[in-house]
Amino acid sequence: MEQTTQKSSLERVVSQRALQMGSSFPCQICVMGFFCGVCITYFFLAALISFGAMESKGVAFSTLSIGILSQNSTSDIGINGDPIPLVRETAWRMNSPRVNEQQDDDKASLLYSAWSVVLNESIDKDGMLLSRSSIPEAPHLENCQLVTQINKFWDNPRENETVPSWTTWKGSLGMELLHQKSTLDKELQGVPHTANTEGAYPPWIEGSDGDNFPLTRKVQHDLWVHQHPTNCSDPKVRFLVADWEKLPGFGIGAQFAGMCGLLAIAINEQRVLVTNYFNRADHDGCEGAQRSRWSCYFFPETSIECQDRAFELMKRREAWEHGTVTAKDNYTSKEIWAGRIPRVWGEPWSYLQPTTEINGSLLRIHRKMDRRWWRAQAVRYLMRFQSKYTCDLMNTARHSAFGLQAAKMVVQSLPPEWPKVCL
Ligand SMILES: *[C@@H]1O[C@H](CO)[C@@H](O)[C@H](O)[C@H]1NC(C)=O
Ligand SMILES: *[C@@H]1O[C@H](CO)[C@@H](O)[C@H](O)[C@H]1NC(C)=O
Ligand SMILES: *[C@@H]1O[C@H](CO)[C@@H](O)[C@H](O)[C@H]1NC(C)=O
Ligand SMILES: *[C@@H]1O[C@H](CO)[C@@H](O)[C@H](O)[C@H]1NC(C)=O
Ligand SMILES: *[C@@H]1O[C@H](CO)[C@@H](O)[C@H](O)[C@H]1NC(C)=O
Ligand SMILES: CC(=O)N[C@H]1CO[C@H](CO)[C@@H](O)[C@@H]1O
Repeated sequence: MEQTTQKSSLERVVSQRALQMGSSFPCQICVMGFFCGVCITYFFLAALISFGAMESKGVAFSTLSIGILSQNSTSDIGINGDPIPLVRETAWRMNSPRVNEQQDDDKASLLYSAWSVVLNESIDKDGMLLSRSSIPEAPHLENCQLVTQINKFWDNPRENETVPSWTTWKGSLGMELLHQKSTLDKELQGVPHTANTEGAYPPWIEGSDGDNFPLTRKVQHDLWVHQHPTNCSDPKVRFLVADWEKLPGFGIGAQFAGMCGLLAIAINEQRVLVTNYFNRADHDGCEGAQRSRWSCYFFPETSIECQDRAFELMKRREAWEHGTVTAKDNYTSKEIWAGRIPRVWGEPWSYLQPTTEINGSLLRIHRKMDRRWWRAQAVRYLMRFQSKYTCDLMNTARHSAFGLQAAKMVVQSLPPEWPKVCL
């Protein structure tokens, strides 16, 4: 309700503002900039209102804003090699005794439009006047294709190993492995690299032990191993299959808290946790097998083999009777929401740095420290790698929020004749 009124009053202001402005080029830029501001404001509003709303409306709106911009940038950027009005005008402006600031703003919006086109993979890139090489890297955008490829490599164990090829150090090695995988495979054939995996830390954890909650790297490593048994068909492997909470009153935070409790039960009962229906992924953005699944947004909590095996076991009566598979209904809500935190790693929460301040002093010890520590671990594990879909959503969101700002900064470091050099 509130959102709609805000939106329509914004729209009114925008159209009034647009009418007031003439059709001369600088004003078009102003209008664009203004639209952008509106998009940013709207996006943050949407993000504040709810995560769910952000996924559907916020992103749709920011996509729309890029659409508006690229509508005009199609003529700006030019098709068929015709001289493009925007660049011609920019060139003219550069020769005229105008203030540098205006030139930079023009260049920044050209760059912003070019990035918008690059971001939208479905637009035919041949139609772009600026050649790909003349468009500087966008510091706020990720190469989702490559990142997802690397993450896949990191999430799949090599043959006969329990853990993927995580190195004990972070560097460019991940990328090198990806590009020269076949040659490296040959080189590594004789090397007993299994020896390394015990001490190898999961690549999704940034920083050292001191930078993270106590034992984070060890716990994340162990969670991954627990959730990825080498042979899911082994009759000894047991499962806990659970839907995400879906009562309308449950926000995303409650859904996470519930799933963290279920992961704790799974660890304590030595079961592999398999998540099932996720209402927040029940929309067309999540295609095919990812529909209504956690894996629409993040890498799945377990391997595909284990998921398949668990769903197959659920159809068998004896699997239920023997307790090979359990579901959420097998546990009370007290067990799920306030159950025992796994103690397999001791009590690392007792080494937490105090962060809770009451009346000006930091509290060293308080109740529920264990739960806080565990939820951080569980959520970190579940969100270890973004799916390409999430990566794309984040790119779009960052572009509409910071794209123009980033363009202005990048333009400062370009040669003064840009973009003429690239024509
Ligand atoms: C890309 O452009 C097409 C055509 O203009 C549009 O339909 C689509 O929604 C855009 N996608 C994104 C992610 O901006
Ligand atoms: C994996 O183990 C099997 C049986 O132990 C062996 O035949 C195979 O060569 C091993 N593969 C690699 C890549 O070491
Ligand atoms: C996994 O375990 C099952 C049952 O013990 C066995 O039939 C199958 O061959 C095993 N698969 C592999 C790859 O070891
Ligand atoms: C889980 O619940 C099912 C039916 O709801 C029941 O058949 C099964 O025995 C229960 N399993 C355990 C381990 O309690
Ligand atoms: C905070 O400090 C004030 C003054 O020292 C005291 O009156 C108050 O009771 C304290 N509150 C708590 C929650 O400890
Ligand atoms: C959003 C925007 O700036 N749209 C403009 C695109 O260009 C046409 C004419 O070139 C203008 O009429 C629009 O206002």
